[in-house]
Amino acid sequence: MAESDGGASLPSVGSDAVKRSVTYFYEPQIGDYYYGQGHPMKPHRIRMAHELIINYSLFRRMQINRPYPAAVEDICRFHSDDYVDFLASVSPEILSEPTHSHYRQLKRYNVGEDCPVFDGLFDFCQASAGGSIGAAVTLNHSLADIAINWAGGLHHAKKAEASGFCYVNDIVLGILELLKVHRRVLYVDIDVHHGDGVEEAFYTTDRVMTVSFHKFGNFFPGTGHIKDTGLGPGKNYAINVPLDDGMDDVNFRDLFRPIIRKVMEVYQPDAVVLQCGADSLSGDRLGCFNLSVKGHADCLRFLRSYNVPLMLLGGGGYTVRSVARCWCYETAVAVGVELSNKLPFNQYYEFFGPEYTLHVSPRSMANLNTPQDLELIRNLLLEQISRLPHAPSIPFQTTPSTIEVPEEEEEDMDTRPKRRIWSSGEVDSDYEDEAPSPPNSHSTSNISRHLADEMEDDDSDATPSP
Ligand code: YEM
Ligand code: CA
Ligand code: ZN
Repeated sequence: MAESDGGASLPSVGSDAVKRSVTYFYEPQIGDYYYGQGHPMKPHRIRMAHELIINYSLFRRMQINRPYPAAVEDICRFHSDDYVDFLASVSPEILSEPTHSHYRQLKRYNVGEDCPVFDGLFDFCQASAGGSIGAAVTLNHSLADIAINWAGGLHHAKKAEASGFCYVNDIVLGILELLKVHRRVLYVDIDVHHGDGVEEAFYTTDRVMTVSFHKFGNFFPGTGHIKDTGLGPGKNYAINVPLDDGMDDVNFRDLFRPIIRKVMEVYQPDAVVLQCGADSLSGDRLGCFNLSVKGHADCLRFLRSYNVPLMLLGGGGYTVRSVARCWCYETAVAVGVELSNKLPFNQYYEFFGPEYTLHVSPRSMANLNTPQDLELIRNLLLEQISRLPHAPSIPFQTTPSTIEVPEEEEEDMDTRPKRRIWSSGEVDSDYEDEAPSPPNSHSTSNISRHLADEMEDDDSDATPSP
């Protein structure tokens, strides 16, 4: 029977019915950040997902936290000091009269069209990274089984360079935090793009295994060949699943499940991070796969069934109504409830027409992945995984001290002052030797601007006229 939450959600049946405690990180200002006119990345999609999550009453089934902004020192655990200084100091005003030195810096840090300087850029990075670090801290303290940060998953950011709409790699920062407590972390990336920033950061270590499913061939960022498998102690701990246009639910599941099953059996991770980039969904503005929300969420269902501490992050996703549907549904899968297909009324209801349902059918689209290609990919990768030693033993010294989780009083989400809690700025000395060393004023909320932008940018994502 449905609990008294308006009938919107029903407890799940079957193996998914096993409950998991879930913590969810959400920054109320996240939807106000704006990359600029016509830019495909719209942080507003995270607020739309949140609206659905709240109106489906999922807030009753999980702990909701506002992330503390990641401090400069936290971000510098992966990124170079000079790059972080630049991100923290640059602004559209400063660039309104650019000097020769500004031009040099923009070029050096790859800041420009894909990765523009917008109002509140560093605050946005701090909120995104703060959510993922907070999620890791929560899992490290066993305060939840699953920790969610839909504002995270920005997998293209490099140590000293922005890339692919990403500036700070919250995933690398979250994994570094998890490694304080967990011997082995598995990173799985189902965004349509290659998870290049995360792969590169952990390419030479066996403490993090990275697995990315992505479109490969004439597609950003161009990396992620099946033969790229890691280096040195990290050899075979990077897995790349290169795919072609039109990947559908059945084909995706028939690759995902056997590969991840084998990884779980052989690698036996102590924690898992799933990057849930929603640009692998059918009809994405930049993507070219043909997954339904249920097909996408099957990856989460499968990983959740292992009951290993799990971090769920966002990522790409450029058709905002699909992103909101997907991350709302995946939040429900995380907590273990089924949602009614009829969308509850919410602030952005008109975005979801003409269906006004949670699930919509994928488009009719040719699948260019042949059964022969898929079988070859599956066999090559299963072979790669079999070459790994079972559960590589990592010398584990005394438990390193973890960041303290402060006791909190209830506070007003909108008036709470910003403060950082989790880093003293020092890497724990016991831990430092073990940690893999990686190579090498908000804009005001303006819904009408977002709506106008939606209509202008993409007909297929347009808001209907009243
Ligand atoms: O392909 C590239 C880079 C830019 N080229 C020199 C190679 N970037 C990708 C990054 C995808 C990250 C998920 C890219 N950019 N794909 C689409 C875009 C894109 C960027 C825009 C920036 C400002 C775009 O595609 C429609 N429209 C944009 C509009 C405004
Ligand atoms: Ca991917
Ligand atoms: Zn992507």
